[in-house]
Amino acid sequence: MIRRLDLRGQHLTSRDLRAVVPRADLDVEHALDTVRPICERVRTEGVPALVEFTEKFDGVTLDSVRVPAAALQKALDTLDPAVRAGLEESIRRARLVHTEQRRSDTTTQVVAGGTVTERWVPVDRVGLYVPGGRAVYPSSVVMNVVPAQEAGVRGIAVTSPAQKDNPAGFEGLPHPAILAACALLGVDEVYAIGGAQAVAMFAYGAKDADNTWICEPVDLVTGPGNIWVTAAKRLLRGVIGIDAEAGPTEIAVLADDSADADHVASDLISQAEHDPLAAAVLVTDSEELAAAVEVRVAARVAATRHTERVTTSLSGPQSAIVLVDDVDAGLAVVDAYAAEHLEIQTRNAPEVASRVRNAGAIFVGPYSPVSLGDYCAGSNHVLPTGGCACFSSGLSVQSFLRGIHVVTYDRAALEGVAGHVVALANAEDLPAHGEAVTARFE
Ligand code: HSO
Ligand code: ZN
Repeated sequence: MIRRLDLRGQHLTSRDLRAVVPRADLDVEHALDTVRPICERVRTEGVPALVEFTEKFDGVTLDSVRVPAAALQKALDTLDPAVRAGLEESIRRARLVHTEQRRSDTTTQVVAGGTVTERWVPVDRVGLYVPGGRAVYPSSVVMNVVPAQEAGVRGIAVTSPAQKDNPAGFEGLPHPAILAACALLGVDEVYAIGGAQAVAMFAYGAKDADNTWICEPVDLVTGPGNIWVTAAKRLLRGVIGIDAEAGPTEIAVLADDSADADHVASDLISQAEHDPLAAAVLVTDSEELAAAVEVRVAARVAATRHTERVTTSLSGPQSAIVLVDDVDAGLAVVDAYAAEHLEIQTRNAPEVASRVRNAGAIFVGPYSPVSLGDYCAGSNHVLPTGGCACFSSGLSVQSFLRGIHVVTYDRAALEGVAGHVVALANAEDLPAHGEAVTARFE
C-alpha cells in the first residue's frame, strides 16, 4: 500500500534530498482563477453574494450570515459532556503554553539620550477560519482562538461553513460542536460562511442590502482550510495579513529498530485519516521495522473507519517508507522534508530531536503521538505544511502581534550622530534626508 523509497548508499546532499522526498504538488495557482471572481463578488455585493455562494457550494440556505447568540448558547448546553470536558482540558493546556509566549517590550539604550523601544501590539481584529468539510474541527477553534486571546486581540471573529446535515435546531449553521467551542471560549462573533467567500468576507467586510455592516473587515486571517481557502488567502494577502498557506496534513516518523511498529502504523494512519491528499512518511534505517510497519498498516487500514480515505493517502505519491543508512542520514531526510509533524521514535529520542532543524512540531519518544498534539498537548496544531517549516512556524501568540519600534532621541544624541546620517543620505543621493537632521542645529 505504501511505497518504499530506498536512499541507502546514495549519500545525497540536502539540496538533492529536497528534490527526492515525497511531496504532493498542490496547484494553488490554478485555484486562483476560480476564487478570483468569487472574492470580487463578495467585495462588490457583500451579504447577497455570501448567501448565494453558500447555497451553491455548501447546499445550505442561510437565515443569517452571522450565527445568533442563542444558537451558540444552545450548542454549548446540548454538547456531549465528554466532548465538553475534552475541549475544556484542551483549552486549559493550550492556555498554559500560549501565555508563556507573550513577549514583553524591550528598551535599548543605544547612546546617552537615545533609546529604541520595541513595543508588541496585538492586531486589532482577526478572522479565524475553522474548516468544516470532510471533518469538523472544534479543536481548531481552540488552536486559533487561544493564541489570539493570549496576544490580547480585542476583535475575534470565527467563521466555519454552514453544514447541510446538522441536527435539528441547528439548520443553516456551522457544526454545533464548533459553535459550542466558540461559546466555551467566549467568542460571540461567529459566521456560517466557508470557502474562498469566507476569506473575502473577512478581507473586505460584508454589508447587507441596507448598507449596514454584517461583518466588518479584519486585519489578519488565520487558520487552515481547503485549496479554495488557501487560494483566497494567497489572492487577498496584502489586503489582509495571513498566517500561512495550509496544505493537506503531513506526518513524518523518524524511527529505528527500537520503535514499536504498531504504534508507528497507527500514527501514520491517524494523519492519513484527514484527507486523501494527506501525507504519511516513515524514515527508518531498519528494514525489519519497515516490513513490520507495512504489516501493521495493512491490518489497521482494513479495520479503521475511513479505510478508503486512508488507503488513498497512504498509496499516493506523497506517502512513502524511506530507507536510510542510519539515523543521521534519516535526520538529513526529515530536515529536507520539513514535515508539519515529525515524530522521533528512536533510541535517545530527545537527543535526536534536538538535532532536527526543520519541522512544524516535533513529537519526541514513544508516548508523544501527533494526535496528542492535535488535541491536548498544549502545543498548537495549526502548523506549516508543504515544506514551509523551513521558513515559518506554527500559529502562536506571536502570529497576532506586531513589534513597533519607538525611537526617542534628545538633542545631544541626535547631534552626536548627525554627521553619519548626512554622509549616508548623501551616498544615497537623498540630501533632504540629511537636511532634516542639520536643520535642527542651524
Ligand atoms: N492534524 C491536524 C489537526 C487536527 N487533527 C484537528 C484532528 N483535528 C493538522 O495539524
Ligand atoms: Zn490530526
